[in-house]
Amino acid sequence: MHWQTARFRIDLSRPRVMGIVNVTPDSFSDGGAHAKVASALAHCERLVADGADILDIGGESTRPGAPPVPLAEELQRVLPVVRGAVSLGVAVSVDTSAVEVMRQALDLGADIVNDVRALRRPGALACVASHPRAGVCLMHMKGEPETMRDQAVYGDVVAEVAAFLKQRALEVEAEGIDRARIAIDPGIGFAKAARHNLALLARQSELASLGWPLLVGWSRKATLGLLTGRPVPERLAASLSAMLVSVQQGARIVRVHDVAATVDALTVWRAANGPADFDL
Ligand code: HH2
Repeated sequence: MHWQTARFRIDLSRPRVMGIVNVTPDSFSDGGAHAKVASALAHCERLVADGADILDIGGESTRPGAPPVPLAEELQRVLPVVRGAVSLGVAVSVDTSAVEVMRQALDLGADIVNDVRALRRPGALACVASHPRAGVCLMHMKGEPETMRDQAVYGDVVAEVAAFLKQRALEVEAEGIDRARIAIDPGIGFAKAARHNLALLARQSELASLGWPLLVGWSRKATLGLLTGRPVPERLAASLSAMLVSVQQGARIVRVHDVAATVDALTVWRAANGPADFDL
């Protein structure tokens, strides 16, 4: 299995690591530390050195209750970082729902559009479709970040998320985006209570078998805080544990803050799953 992106055809025969680069002053986990371009690019370089396969650059916080960011502000935050990141030798993803941000980032050489709204804003699907190869991650969410806490109501959450992702991926394919360009994501923490997130982890194989590579982000999320009683800076062990369970159940790309620790955990996982690759 591969993920076709603008410049890279990413081999998914082993799990791949998407490192998070938040260029937001109000991001829930790193509180604006990378708000300046220079420090964001230094962070990108660090993540690449740590083994990231993809850099995911985002300028709009999507934490529950976050207010929307004006377009001009998002462009100003994201584009200079994308411009620098495309020379680092790994795939660059832009975490946005704004069509103009997608368009300009792709023009600068970004490889992937990661949209928590699954290209549902007017013009988003056409924008990605008009690029010959750009990859796209389609994520499940109900409502908008400002209101999504009220939307965490499901019968069978896994069945509903699977149905949404399948339908959306087929719609996106019907607009001319080749299947090889698409990844799907259950959207851990987006319009979901802890029990929903945990059901999506326990039964994740139902999503992994839909036919598109599965991308999953558990890193530092609130459900891990509820489970362990730990604040955001102390959720590394919980994040790695959820990440490994997710990979064990078929996730092909993991979206994480702590790339070095994730790469180590995945190295151990791979050694257990294919010891012949390791000359020990
Ligand atoms: N989670 C966040 C943002 N973007 N994209 C995908 N595909 N999947 C996710 O699970 C996902 C995402 C939220 O996490 P984070 O980037 O750490 O925080 P913030 O929204 O404050 O930037």
